[in-house]
Amino acid sequence: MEFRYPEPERDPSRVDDYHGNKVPDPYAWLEDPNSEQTKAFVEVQNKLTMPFLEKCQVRSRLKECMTELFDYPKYSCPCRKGKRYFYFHNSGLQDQYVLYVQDSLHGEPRVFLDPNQLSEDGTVALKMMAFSDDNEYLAYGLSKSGSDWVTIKLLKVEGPEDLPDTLEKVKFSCLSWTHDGKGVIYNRYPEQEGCTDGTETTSNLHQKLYYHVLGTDQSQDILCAEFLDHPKWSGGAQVSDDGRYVWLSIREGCQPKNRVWYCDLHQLPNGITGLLPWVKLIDNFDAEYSYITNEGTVFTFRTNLDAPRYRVINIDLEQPARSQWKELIPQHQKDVLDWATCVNYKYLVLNYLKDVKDVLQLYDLATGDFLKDLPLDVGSIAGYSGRKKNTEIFYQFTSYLTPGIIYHCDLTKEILEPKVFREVEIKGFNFSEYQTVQVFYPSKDGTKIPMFIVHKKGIKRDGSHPVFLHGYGGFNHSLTPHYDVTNLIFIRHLGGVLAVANIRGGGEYGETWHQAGILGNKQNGFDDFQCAAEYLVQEGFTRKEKLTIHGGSNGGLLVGACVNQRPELFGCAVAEVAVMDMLKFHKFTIGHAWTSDYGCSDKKEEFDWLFKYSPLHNIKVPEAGVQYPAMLLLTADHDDRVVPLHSLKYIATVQHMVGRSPNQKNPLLIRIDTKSGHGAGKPTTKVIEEESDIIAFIAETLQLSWVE
Ligand code: X97
Repeated sequence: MEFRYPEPERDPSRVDDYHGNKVPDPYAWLEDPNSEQTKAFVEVQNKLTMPFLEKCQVRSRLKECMTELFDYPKYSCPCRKGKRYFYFHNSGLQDQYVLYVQDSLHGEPRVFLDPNQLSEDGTVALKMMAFSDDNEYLAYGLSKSGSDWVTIKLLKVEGPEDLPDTLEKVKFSCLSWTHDGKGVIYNRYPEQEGCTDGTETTSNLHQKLYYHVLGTDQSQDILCAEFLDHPKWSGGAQVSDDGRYVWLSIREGCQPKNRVWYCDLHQLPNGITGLLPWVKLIDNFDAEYSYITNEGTVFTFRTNLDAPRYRVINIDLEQPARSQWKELIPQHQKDVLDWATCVNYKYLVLNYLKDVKDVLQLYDLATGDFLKDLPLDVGSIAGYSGRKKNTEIFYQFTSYLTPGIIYHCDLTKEILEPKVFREVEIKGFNFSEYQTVQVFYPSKDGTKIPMFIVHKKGIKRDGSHPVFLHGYGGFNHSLTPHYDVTNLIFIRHLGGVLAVANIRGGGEYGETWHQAGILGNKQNGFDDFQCAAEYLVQEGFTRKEKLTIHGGSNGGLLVGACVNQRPELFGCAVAEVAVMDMLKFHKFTIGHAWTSDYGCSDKKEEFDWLFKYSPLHNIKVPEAGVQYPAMLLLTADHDDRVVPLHSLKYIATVQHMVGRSPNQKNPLLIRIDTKSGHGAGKPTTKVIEEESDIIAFIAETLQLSWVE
């Protein structure tokens, strides 16, 4: 099939000068989401893409199968709050998880809060929540249509009874009650011009910290912290476990580093009435410190200070000098301390990442001594509950072939023995026919990169299988094994192989691994991904024409960059909510926060890094005999994390430059959803439609046939 792509206006007058380099930006007009021209562009692109997707042979079968396999009951870990337990449950195909309450662990569950009732189409999602210390009140945040904007509401738990309190302009916020139950601390942004519904591209700057007193109007909220000289700073606060201190963690962007300030509430006889008198305990961005708990003035933090794989330290507020800080649990030789929390007053639960697999352990809070392993199969911890005042923990295990097992461990018992609390069963899927292996393949510079490969047992290594290769590679984020219906369908019904490459830039081996794939080293992650593809071909899993690369967000950037660099290496490429314009990303919404991973085109040296790989700026017609892989981009009108203009400008450019070349037979398409955002809180209905479309596109363009 040959495509005739739309030919939208190119504005030759739009040229930017970066340190003497003139860079044309002919589709800059697509940066205005409200212009008639942009709306028309979106419509014409969808009119090209949707009929193509609808005509894909396997689409309806896929959607049917996906609906069937999605339809299993899903549960979160129960969480004890005073005398009650709360947990999330989705009966199968509900758009949003429902919050249930029980009076005892095996008592009758009642619906407590059902976001499905808050919109016709399931596009209102519960994004955050916090119970007051006595569990009488709940503060919770809702978002609409996938936007990062949140509205905080309050309710009385008994009943439950809605309260009139409503807090707007909230985004990337903390949510913490003072222990007197009088109010919550949260973050909000100043009023801005134009709309605030997630369709705008306005930069998010000057976030502030406020205290809202229960029963008052938001206009009365008390300003607790602001950073007038530092518009990009974001300060999230947390009330300490004992209720005495407010902890302020100040971050600039996404780097794993923060300042730590605190306020002793005992010093405020009248409570919070204005800007808090902050004590600047750590007033630089040298390292990251996350509060675990405190015993009096001795505070326990997880930190990467002099420890790229993290360790646990104690800081006594009465002896705050750095030389007085004490190490409680040293850095592990190889494994990364992913998170740590205190439970039953005396224990620390530590989660380590060991070659991309989770390990869960119990330690003694007072001495730092190792106490016990909480054994896990090969996979990840997908959920955990158990705080300082709880005497029990719950944790949920998942992996590529295990939807979820929730374990319960009573910490008051003499012998600590986790028991299976709940195990999800999937009817009609025989997991024993499939297997997961982990390989360590060499990258371009010889670095060994871990990769999970999931497929049917006993497949031939004859290069015949379609491979779905997924990656992310940024922001210290690790891709650990998890259950995914779409992947399983690709494996079972399209004879496919799933490969997940844990490329550099992620957090798989701590801050060193992260640093090795960001800023001036960003190309390492791209090389790692391309080498994964080559490995899968060499090892006989697939051949280039049957290989799909896939990534979302920063992983969409990865896909975009790899397609430009090695168009012949892939048959298909799917980039969801991708960052494509590396010269301008910092100008829109929260984009400025990513300069910690990417750098910024305002600086000459960093412009040079970015200009070399920016997907939008490195599109070229490949040499004779080579074409771009079939490409599907996905974005949505309420994505205010990575604004749609990245994907819109990219598709306009690739269609103009590559799509008109007679060599280019593979389609270059974009799917733009409405009432959808970056991904969090997406209703099940939309997830199924979108994933069916993605797999249908792959099957159609790689000519895969359905196997029952
Ligand atoms: C973000 O863009 C999240 C934006 C909001 N945000 C910060 N700092 C974070 C945060 O600017 O949530 C933070 C997030 C991840 C790691 C470290 C800090 C923060 C601020 C205050 C308190 C706690 C956290 N993210 C990236 C994203 O969505 C990656 C993950 C979060 N991207 C889209 C990156 C490129 C494409």
